[in-house]
Amino acid sequence: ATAYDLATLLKEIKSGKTHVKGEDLFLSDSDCRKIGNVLAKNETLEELDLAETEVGDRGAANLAASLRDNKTLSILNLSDNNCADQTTEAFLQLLKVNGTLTKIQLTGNYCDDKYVKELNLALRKNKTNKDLFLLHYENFENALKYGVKGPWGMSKLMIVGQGRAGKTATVKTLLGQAFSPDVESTVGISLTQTKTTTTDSGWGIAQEKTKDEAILPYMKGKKKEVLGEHKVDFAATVAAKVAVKRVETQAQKLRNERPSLARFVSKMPSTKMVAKQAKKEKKRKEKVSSKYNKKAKGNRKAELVIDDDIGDYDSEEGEEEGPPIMDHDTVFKKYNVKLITKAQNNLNSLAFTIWDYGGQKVFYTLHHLFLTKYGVYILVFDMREILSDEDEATTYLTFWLNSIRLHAQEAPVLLIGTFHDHVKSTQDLGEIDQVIGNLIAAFPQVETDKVYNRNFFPLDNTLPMNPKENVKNGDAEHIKANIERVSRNQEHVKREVSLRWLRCLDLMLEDDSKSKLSLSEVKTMAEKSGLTSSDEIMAMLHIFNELGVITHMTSTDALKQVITTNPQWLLDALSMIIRDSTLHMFDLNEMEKMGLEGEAVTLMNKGIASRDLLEHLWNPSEVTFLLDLMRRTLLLSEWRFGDTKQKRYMVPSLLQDDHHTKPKEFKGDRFVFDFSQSYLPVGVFSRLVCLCVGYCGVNASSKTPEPILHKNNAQMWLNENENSKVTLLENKQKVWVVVEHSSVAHIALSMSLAMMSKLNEDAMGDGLEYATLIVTGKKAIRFVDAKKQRLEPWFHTSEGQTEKNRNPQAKIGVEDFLAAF
Ligand SMILES: Nc1nc2c(ncn2[C@@H]2O[C@H](COP(=O)(O)OP(=O)(O)OP(=O)(O)O)[C@@H](O)[C@H]2O)c(=O)[nH]1
Ligand SMILES: [Mg+2]
Repeated sequence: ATAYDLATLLKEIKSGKTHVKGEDLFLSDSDCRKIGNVLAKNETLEELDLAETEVGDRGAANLAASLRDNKTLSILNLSDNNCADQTTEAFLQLLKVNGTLTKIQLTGNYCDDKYVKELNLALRKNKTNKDLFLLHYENFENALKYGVKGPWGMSKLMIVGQGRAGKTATVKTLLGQAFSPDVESTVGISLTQTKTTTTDSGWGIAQEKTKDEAILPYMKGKKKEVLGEHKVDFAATVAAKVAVKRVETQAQKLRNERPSLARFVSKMPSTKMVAKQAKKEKKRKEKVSSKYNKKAKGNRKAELVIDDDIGDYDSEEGEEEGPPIMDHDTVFKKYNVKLITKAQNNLNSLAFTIWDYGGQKVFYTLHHLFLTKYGVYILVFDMREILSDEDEATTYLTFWLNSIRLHAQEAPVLLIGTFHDHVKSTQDLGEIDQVIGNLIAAFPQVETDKVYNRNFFPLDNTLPMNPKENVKNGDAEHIKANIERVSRNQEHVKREVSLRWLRCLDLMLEDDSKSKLSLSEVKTMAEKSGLTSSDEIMAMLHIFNELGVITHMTSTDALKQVITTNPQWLLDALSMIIRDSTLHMFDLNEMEKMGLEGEAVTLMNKGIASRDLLEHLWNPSEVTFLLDLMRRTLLLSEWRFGDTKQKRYMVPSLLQDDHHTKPKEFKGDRFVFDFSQSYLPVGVFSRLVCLCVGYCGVNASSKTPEPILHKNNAQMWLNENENSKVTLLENKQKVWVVVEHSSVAHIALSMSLAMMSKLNEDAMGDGLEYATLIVTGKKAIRFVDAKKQRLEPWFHTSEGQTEKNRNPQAKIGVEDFLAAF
């Protein structure tokens, strides 16, 4: 981009461009300061051309100062300006801390040659560092120190949809595994780690046995190969990848340029020719780059490395050999051969963590914990269901699309229609396509099939496959190609990750015996990896959580303290409690032996778990943590009613539906949280019940009636008084709150409002959209208007009355309850 005035120049730099050139500009010192301010924060610009812009000494010194923290700018052209010694001095100072600049052009200025030469030497050192760090394993620590980045190349596939829609079968098909007609229904969420490359035959599971798989962070328990003193780990693999890539690009260029010299790849080619070739190469690559952006970037970087023309005054330095660019063999020797081969095979590899969600409704309340914005969502449906019961099928699909949108608005979604073996006719497929088309109109994040011009991807999971004989499932291959296409375009896959982060990740995953770490343990590991800034550590954890390699919840301070390094462990623990007992039974014989049969039945039927039962289902040493996690994610609350000899807990998502009482049978004053303009996500009502029951429990005495709870309605008492009953109801995208006696209207209102906003914040990422309406007679009026009017009985008219006056028995108020949460 070329800019002809300062404002445009600043805009161009800020816009994320990599190369910016200022032309016909007159840059005063203060202009340079403005440019400096922008550069200091910039993370994209790699080359800035300010030749012939009248930059003076002070301006250049300003620019130099601004580059102290800049990690991207590699070439700065200040040719034909008014710089003198202050400039060279400023840049010499800068180069003590800046490891990124490799070229500063100062031809046509007033600088002393002596200093320019010194400057070039310093620049060369930068280049040397960048070049060599990876080629010497002992310099691995240096790579960490210089904050070098490598390709992340990992993504997350989230497989969601109705129970028995064929999700697990789809995962198996994508992995090239044979179809089996009786797959077990998935409990909770099951994680699989895969590896895939665009070049080889397809996706495979990263298994413990296959030694040559890329080493993936999930592969806990896997024996790590030892290389010298360092373990082969994720960071080292990525480092090797970067090294291989560089060497390969360089070798390729040399081969292109001078076929006869191919054997002498370690010799430097002439700068000019390389530059010319590089330009050509770059042009070609840029054509393909929309698809393989990362690759093109790699080449461009290599071009900088190869260009030995670091300054305009170094012509006589030609004799002094720069750092030799190592050929393939040398790299091989420096690294362990295995590691290099591995890195080579995986240059373009894309690894997925597949999250196969159990389709049973009961698991839905867990979803918000794990539906994160990075990754690709695969929404699986049984095509036969669209044909047999369109309304129901589309309701389910809409539910899922809404959930994904709430939690991962940017993530691409692919719809896969299973049972292609049953639904074959063009007419049926066309009909389904139309239904899906109408459905996804409101969800731009859905990726359609551009090749077959369809809104979804049909899949026959039963097709026999044999990778050895190259018998493939055509549907599946097409789907995989599309998943790869959308993944590779995702920012987080393309993004290069600091080796320090990867190093830290390795350390975090090193101890297989642990499933979780404390924040302070992670901080120590981060320090060992060269990370000191607390902000950066939190950012790293956030991204790793989003990427699904660890779990780190941050909605409350207590949750922040724990990092789950083995998410499957957490998922399994949670689904020990939250499960559909009709489908996924507890082993009641086992329970009987332990004398826990009755308690297991109470959990399944009433959603109430005793501490003893939890200690049996979970590892006793994990009970405290898991209880705390469930409490803070509003999946469970303490049950302080009735017999209080043993600690008990209520899990509202396990409650049974009430088929007997119709919503209108609950009589009294009412108000409503109306979600009908958006939608009411699963888990909102149960969490509201969780919080309200928890609050009533705190104020309960032995005389307080026990709450009567169902999945769709909950009756609870604020205190010992029979009249203090509050009923919560879920019905058709609305949550109703009903009080039989108006004396508790005020407290019921303030309790529900506070709890709703708490759960929105803690569990729903503040994404809920609803209207609060108060019903008077046959009309509903907006909360704000009711408040203005001090509408009885919801608002007090006289100033002096407080919550406590009205409810003398209430020991603590809503605010106190939440503050202690
Ligand atoms: N004929 C045929 N059967 C399929 C196909 N896909 C899945 N099935 C069968 O449908 C049943 C359900 O498949 P699963 O993969 O277990 O379904 P799921 O969505 O993982 O189910 P949950 O884990 O309970 O949510 C199994 O018996 C599969 O063998 C298909 O394309 N054709
Ligand atoms: Mg399944």
